[in-house]
Amino acid sequence: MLTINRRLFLAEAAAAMVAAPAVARTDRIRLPFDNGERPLVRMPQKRPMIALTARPPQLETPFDVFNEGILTPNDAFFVRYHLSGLPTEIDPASFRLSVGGHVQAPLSLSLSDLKRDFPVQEIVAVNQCSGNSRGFVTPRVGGGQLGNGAMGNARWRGVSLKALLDKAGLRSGGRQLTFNGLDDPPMDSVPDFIKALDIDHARDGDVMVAWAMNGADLPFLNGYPLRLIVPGYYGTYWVKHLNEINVVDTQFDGYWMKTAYRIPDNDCHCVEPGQKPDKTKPIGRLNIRSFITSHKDGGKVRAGRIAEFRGIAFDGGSGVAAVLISSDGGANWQEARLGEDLGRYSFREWRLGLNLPKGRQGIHVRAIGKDGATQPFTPLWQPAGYMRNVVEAITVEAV
Ligand SMILES: Nc1nc2c(c(=O)[nH]1)N[C@H]1C(S)=C(S)[C@@H](COP(=O)(O)O)O[C@H]1N2
Ligand SMILES: [Mo]
Repeated sequence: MLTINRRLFLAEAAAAMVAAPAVARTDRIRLPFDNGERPLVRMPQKRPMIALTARPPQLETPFDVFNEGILTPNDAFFVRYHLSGLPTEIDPASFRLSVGGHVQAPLSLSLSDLKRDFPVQEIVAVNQCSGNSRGFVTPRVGGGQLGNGAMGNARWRGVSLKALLDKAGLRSGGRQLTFNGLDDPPMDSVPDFIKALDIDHARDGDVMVAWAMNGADLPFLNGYPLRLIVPGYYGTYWVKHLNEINVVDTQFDGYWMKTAYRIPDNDCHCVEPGQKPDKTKPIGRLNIRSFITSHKDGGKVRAGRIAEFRGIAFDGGSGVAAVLISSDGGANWQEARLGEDLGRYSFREWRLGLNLPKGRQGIHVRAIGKDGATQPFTPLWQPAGYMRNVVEAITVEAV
């Protein structure tokens, strides 16, 4: 009974996604950069989300959501796809995940095998698109002009990839693992979306194959029934609808590793605006970021009494050591109080009460990682517009 409902639901969801999404003309939002007007759309299992493209669905989380709590609700979690050939029906009973290639014993696992035969683990981790915040980049760069909503933090439940690889048994000479999902290119000229990780990374115990987020099955658009979780790494590696893992004995050179998702191979991962890097490498860990979520740019507070500010901070897995706030445009800094620690890959909440004098005040937020890394005051630039992590600021008016 459950299975039938589930299948019907998924078929319906898929059908709805192939059709044009419902857009109420009046529901629009303006992201604060040129051509930032976006429709708010409703897609299956999602509340109204900021639409970047309809086919494939690309949805951004309205920024207010990040003030609701440090776990991003499933129905507000952003969605990013490259290929318009989404799976149209996934039957959880016949679905199989294969683990093959350079292994001793290839595996073909059903969802119940996965849930029964391996230790279940949970990790709270941020999934952030490499191009999050690209719309703010100047000079402008090509690619999805995203605001700050192509990120989210969830508690992922599944099994470690290490456990699967231990069961399959690696043959000597393996170098990388490749990950493929059920979505397909709309035509042969578009390369299938396949990502790769080095074997040591894949076996670190934190990389997971997950079936649930925040206590519920993955929403269809976030990768039902299984996705890869690569804590600390950009979302591009978090392959959705994951059904095929292969161990290869070469450096995988598919389009999405060799050509796309590459960053300048230098310390800042940046170049002079308008320049091209001489050397690139695949994008890797998230850099450190922080945001104010409690107040909007241009918002008002009462002067001469304490207003509580709060927000979030995160990095690529060293953990947030401190969050500093300036209420005088960056001259002086105060340390915020950090909230509950849900692990080194999670959003960390910060709070600070500020007593602001009358007038317009610039509030800056800057995080420092346990590894000593911090955010730059001047944005770093690179041709793909990845990894934006400039110190964020808002202006509030104290009245
Ligand atoms: N199968 C599949 N997995 C994918 C992608 C994709 O296009 N196809 N896009 C990746 C990228 S670039 C990002 S940022 C994340 C986004 O995850 P989400 O859609 O669950 O937010 O999914 C990744 N996994
Ligand atoms: Mo992405």
